[in-house]
Amino acid sequence: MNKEILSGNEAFARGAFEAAVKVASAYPGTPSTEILENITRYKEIDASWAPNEKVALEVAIGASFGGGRAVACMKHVGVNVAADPLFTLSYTGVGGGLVLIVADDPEMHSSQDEQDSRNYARFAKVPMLEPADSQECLDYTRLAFEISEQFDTPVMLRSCTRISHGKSVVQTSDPVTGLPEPKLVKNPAKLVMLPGNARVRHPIVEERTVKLMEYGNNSPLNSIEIRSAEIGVICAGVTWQYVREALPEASTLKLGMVWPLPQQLIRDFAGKVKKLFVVEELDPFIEDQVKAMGIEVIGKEIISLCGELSPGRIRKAFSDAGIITTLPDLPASQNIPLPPRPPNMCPGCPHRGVFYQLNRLNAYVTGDIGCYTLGFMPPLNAMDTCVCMGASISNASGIVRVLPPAEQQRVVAVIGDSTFLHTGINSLMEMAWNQSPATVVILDNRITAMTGRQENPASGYTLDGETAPEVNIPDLCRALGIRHVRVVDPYDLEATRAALQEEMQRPEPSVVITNRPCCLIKGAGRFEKGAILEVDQGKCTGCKACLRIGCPAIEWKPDPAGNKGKAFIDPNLCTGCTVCQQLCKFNAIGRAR
Ligand SMILES: Cc1ncc(C[n+]2csc(CCOP(=O)(O)OP(=O)(O)O)c2C)c(N)n1
Repeated sequence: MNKEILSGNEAFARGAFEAAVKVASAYPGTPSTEILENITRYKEIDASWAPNEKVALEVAIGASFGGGRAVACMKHVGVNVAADPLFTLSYTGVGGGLVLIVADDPEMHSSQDEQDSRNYARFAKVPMLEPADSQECLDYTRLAFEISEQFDTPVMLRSCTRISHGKSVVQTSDPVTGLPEPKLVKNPAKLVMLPGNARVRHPIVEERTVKLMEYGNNSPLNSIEIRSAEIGVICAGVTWQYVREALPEASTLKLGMVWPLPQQLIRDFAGKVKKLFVVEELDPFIEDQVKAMGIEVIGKEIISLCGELSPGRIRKAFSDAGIITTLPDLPASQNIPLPPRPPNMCPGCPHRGVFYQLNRLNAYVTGDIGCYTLGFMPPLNAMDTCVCMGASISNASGIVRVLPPAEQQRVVAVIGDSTFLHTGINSLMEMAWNQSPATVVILDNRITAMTGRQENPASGYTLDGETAPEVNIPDLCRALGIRHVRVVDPYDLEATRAALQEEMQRPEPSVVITNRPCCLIKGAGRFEKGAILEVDQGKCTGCKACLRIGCPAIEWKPDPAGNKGKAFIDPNLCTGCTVCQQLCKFNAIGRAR
């Protein structure tokens, strides 16, 4: 027993340890990434990255079928990728307990959409718990495994950015003991989901939901707290925290289990308050069901469907609707506007030169998700689409089919190494198979940079830093049927331009792979800083050519006398990549003396 200050993600990891989890698998994605990273603290757990979320869940399912407790972690969009096994897992049930932790990102701090994962729990017919602080992250993780085994079901745990990244005090405990040892048990009628067996399982799943609802009616997970009888608010997770702060007098029904909903408890609560509200982020998930129960309730009439909530936003919604009259002062921290800080590629990022050249070649770039999505930003302005991980290549393959040959040549798909291995491989297989005449650029910076530099199957290391076999990306592309595969140095602007131009003109699919590591990964064979560069102020003509790559290390200094300004390189930021040097026609950029 110990008290610690933990983030939600650290507490999930601790919960997995205390629940005696045997196997943990995940694919990184903000805000879920640190769950698996923190699980590596506990050597009792076999923890590893998977190439994508579907594989992560399937690894956990295998461990569970073998009788071990298992956890899979992902961000909300990861559940889209893992949905196929999830839905059938609901039918098979589990061996050892299985928990899927999903972290949503309302407000899209770091995501391409803000889907509400509670819909997946209902859709896949699996229970979902939603913790409201780090202590509950730990406690609910432990409890989720018990529910999983008691009801023979996977259990989803829903987090969000604030719960995952916020910190609070947590009481830790010793791990559970006495769980059955994993072993192989044959039970094909339950685990082989062909139609005849699945038909038997479906009614079992429906009965399970009824039993889980009953469990929820009587579980301390869901609790009524009566304060003033004027206003009653149903809420869950982080929203409960906001409601307590925004409407301190309101009575609350705090739901720790958001699917299935405890209908009897909801009716009891509705009978105790004069006006009933649901305050929830994103979809009217609870509200619609309460309305379907024939209970009068106000929800999205006053609370936005979009973005995050906060105590201030809730208070404003209630006061705009005339439900509360006085607006207590907001904490000062909520009133300070922060200076804008647009995202940018790092100084020395190997992606920069590729986008510079794609722009100059007037390419139409079907993009993908990673640091390189920033190629969309000015001054590079070289990304035209970005849908989801892996979509760049298949989007390119589709777009060329509707274009005349001259336009087809402009189409270039751009994808990172981790994203290529996540879901790009299938798309390249399609492109090669159907001979779509587009060019694919794989930006191999040897790491999953965007989410904080996680290893991937081509990086040569595992989650715990052990060396591992590396996927050979050029060979893989050839094996998929691409005949023209070439590797270029993205710091060499002319070579990059020549390679892109040549491949774009080719009337068949081809792949260009860049070979410089992310400038934030250190270690043998990884990023090495070059000589720091400086601008010779005497030679600089103020032409601004070097600014066209948007490197944060290059500043523009206006001339105080009103003449043309000059470029200046911040020696603390420069990594010596030389891309700006290659752009300077006046030889004004050279090694710092
Ligand atoms: C389905 C899904 N899972 C996870 C993520 C989070 N995510 C965004 S980009 C990315 C990978 C980026 O790595 P890479 O393709 O190597 O590009 P880099 O950032 O290194 O340039 C991940 C994991 C996501 N957006 N969608």
